[in-house]
Amino acid sequence: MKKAMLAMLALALGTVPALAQDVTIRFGYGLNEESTQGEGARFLAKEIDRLSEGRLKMDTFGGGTLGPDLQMQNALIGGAQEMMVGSTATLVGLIPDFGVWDVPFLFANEKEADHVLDGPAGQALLETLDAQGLVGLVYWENGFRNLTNSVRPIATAEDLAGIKLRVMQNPVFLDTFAATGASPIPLAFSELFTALEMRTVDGQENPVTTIQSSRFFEVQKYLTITNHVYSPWIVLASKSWWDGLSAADQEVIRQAAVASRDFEREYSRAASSKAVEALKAEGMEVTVMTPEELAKVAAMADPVISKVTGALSPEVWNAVQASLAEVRTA
Ligand code: TK8
Repeated sequence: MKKAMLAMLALALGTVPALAQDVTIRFGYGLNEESTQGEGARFLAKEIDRLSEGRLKMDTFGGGTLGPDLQMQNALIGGAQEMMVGSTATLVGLIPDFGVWDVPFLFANEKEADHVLDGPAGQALLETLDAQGLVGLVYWENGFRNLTNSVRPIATAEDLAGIKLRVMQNPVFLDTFAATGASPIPLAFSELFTALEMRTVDGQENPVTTIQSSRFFEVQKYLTITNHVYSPWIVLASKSWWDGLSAADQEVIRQAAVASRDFEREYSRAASSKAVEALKAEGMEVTVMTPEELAKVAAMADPVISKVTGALSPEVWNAVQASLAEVRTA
């Protein structure tokens, strides 16, 4: 009754009062709705609804409909969009230290990734986003990246030579693949399927879950399991929007984000374990790169790795190393 009167008053005055019920969050992501990102996004929306008892409403927009990662990051900074999930790799333009997650072969398995990302090293990096107009909430799993192409099976380090390979808009990826003799081409994810289809590029690298959900098997014949780097995703909020929320609402979103992180990682791992067989069934030819060949790739990338790690803030690199040492001896 009271609300109805308020609404009528607002109408009469030509203003709309900022009732708590009015908070709608636009949450964007780049992969399609069938992806692990889509699953995570729907989970997060439900959790926010549940924990806020309907006060906060989150609408999810998949398939890059709100723009590719870089564009959404800027929309968040400018306050034109509230939340997103995307790669940490495209944050390096804002905060070079985020490049630490792009160092090839940094994590050997998911356990190491979880430990470092959720521990002090990963959390300290999230906090550096504040000064750039973003709030870093949690890391989701994108996953260990593998290689696909339409030219030939890639089994050895030498096989990479001359392959036009789409990479993320990130200097570490660009330099690493250039060092292997491939021809890396940076491109937004939203343009990737068409680029592969039109053969503007020969190949790309992404986790098997993404290769499956994005239907790259329709335009790529060869899959090589390399696990050359673990990519996290990061759930972000617009700082200018966030600062206007009540402490209670911020807490709801934080809690929901943590729950979504655990859900999404579990979902992603289950999906990942089935993806290679599914991709074979779709007609992809799968090659597993041997540890010897991977060591050769790592050796080719070594000068890049040294350059990248040398350019990081020492406290960031040391914190990551300390956290890795912890989990490796645990
Ligand atoms: C989706 C991207 C994607 C990433 C890429 O927006 O660009 O290759 O792996 O997950 O963030």
